[in-house]
Amino acid sequence: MWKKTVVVLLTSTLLAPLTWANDPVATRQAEFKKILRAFEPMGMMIRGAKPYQAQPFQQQALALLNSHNTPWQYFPPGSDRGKTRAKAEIWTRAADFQAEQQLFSSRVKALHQASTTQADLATLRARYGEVAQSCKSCHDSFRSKVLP
Ligand code: ASC
Repeated sequence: MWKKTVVVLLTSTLLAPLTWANDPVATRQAEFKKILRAFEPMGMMIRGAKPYQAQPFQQQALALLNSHNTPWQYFPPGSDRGKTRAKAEIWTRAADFQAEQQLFSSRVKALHQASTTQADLATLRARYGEVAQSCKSCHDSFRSKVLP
């Protein structure tokens, strides 16, 4: 009896990643949410909606650094169908999509770097704005405004 339970538990644990791999749309959306959960609290401080605190800001910048590259592996060709705003341009202009990722990555690193070096708020605001500009630029080219 317990053997059967162990087999079932083990099998479902081992197969879980395969289930994720089979649903790249849901997986990348979850990854983008992680990025947003790091980015938005910094935005509150940048916009003055919350008082600026160096320690939490630095933690959020680190969370962004650790999460910012995870979505891209979940854009296999053909995954622009279903409940997704991913445009076909992601695959037809793959080099441009990759260039957006690289610029985004360098800006995320610069923001994190600034957060660790006691940069003043004006500097953090500038670095944050550059990351936000990358979000917007990529969305403008590669994400449609509405779900199909
Ligand atoms: C955000 C968010 C984006 C970007 C973009 C910047 O906070 O959710 O997609 O910033 O709006 O222009």
